[in-house]
Parts: sequence; structure tokens; C-alpha cells
Amino acid sequence: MTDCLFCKIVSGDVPAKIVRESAGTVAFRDINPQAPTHVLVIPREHHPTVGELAAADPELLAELLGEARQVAEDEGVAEGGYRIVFNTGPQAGQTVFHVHAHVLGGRGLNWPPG
Ligand code: IU
Repeated sequence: MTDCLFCKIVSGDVPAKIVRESAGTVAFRDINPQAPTHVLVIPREHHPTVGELAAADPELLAELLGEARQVAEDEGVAEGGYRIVFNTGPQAGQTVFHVHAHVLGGRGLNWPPG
């Protein structure tokens, strides 16, 4: 999609601090980190939400989750504990409608979330 910020990160038209890439995904540091580790993992293909990705391409969703797990390993937060979050829809706080997994770790994370 031409007007999608995260599609532009995938294409290289918008710069990002990329930490990991796979055939179907790109992982980069969130511009406004909410924890010592805050990485976004996105599919290269445009899908608006995790629910739509699950319906359209479950194998790509599995690849994305595997990459999120590997980011946590690479960042050294896997052992202590980390969170994978998909904000889905406006009421849940989704602001960019190109599906992204937030990988958050490196500090204690509260539950329930706000
Ligand atoms: P959300 O779940 O849709 O609210 O998450 C969008 C995230 O994208 C949010 O954490 C932003 O800080 C992040 N982000 C970014 O990393 N780079 C950008 O240019 C923009 C948003 I706009």
C-alpha cells in the first residue's frame, strides 16, 4: 500500500533501525520505546490486523511469531520474560494499520495492561 508507513519501512523508503529480517518479515526498533527492549515485527505483505493476517495467511503469522521469539532471544529478554502484543483495532490502541507484533521486555511488565 503506497500510503502505509510500515510498507515504506519494508521497501526502504522510510528509514528504521532494523534488527532482523526473514523471507516474510522485518523487525525494527519502535521509535517511541515503552521498555528497554521494544521491537516491532511486521510482515512484508500488507495486512491491516492480526485477525486479518490469521485468516489470510496462517503460515505467515506463524513465521512472524517465530521471528518475535527470536528477537526476544537475540535481545537477551527471553529468559527473564517478555510480552508479545498485537493491539487490534482503535479501542485497543492500534494506530498503524499494518499488523505488527510489539516485543516488549527488559523490565517488569504490569498486568492487567491499561
Ligand atoms: P500501535 O499498536 O498501532 O499503537 O503501535 C504503533 C507503534 O508504531 C507505536 O509503538 C509507535 O511508537 C510505532 N511507530 C514507529 O515505530 N515508527 C513510526 O514512524 C510510527 C510509529 I508513526
